[in-house]
Amino acid sequence: MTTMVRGTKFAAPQSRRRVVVGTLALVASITAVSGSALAQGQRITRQTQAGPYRLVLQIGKAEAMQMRGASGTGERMVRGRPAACRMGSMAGMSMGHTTCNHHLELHVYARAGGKVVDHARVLIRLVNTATHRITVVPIMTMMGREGMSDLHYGNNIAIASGSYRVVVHVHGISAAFAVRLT
Ligand SMILES: [Cu+2]
Repeated sequence: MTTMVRGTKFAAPQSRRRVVVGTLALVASITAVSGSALAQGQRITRQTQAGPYRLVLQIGKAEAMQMRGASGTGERMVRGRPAACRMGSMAGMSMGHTTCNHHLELHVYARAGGKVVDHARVLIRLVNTATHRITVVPIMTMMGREGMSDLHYGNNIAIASGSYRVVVHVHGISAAFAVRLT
């Protein structure tokens, strides 16, 4: 199952990121020591089990998303709330919106059998461990070109670098992940 969620959509961004190896090598060496966590540059993957669920949290760079049915290579929005931030060049056109700098997604699987859980009631917030500032993620259900196997909950977010506790609730069952965002 782990290999499934590490889908092909990350292949291109990773190879592009090798250009800035200097900075990323340092980040990788810091994050590599945190237990079973897998982190490559700005991409973070954490997983845990909570109640009847296996939860996989992934945080990478902000991603272009498109309406369901539209052609193109971006992730498709299935349902839910739009991001509070704007992508790159669009940010300047909409006053009051910050530029998205991360894409956060939570994959929810049934612990027994591993099936992807659709229509889950999900809440996600990030708590900055230094400032205690809370960022609530507006929940959008999305999927990459892989389709249902990639179905996940989350959104693009604009967030300052730092250490965070990512607190998630799935149908009232909670779990938390420690991450360091750069
Ligand atoms: Cu997504």
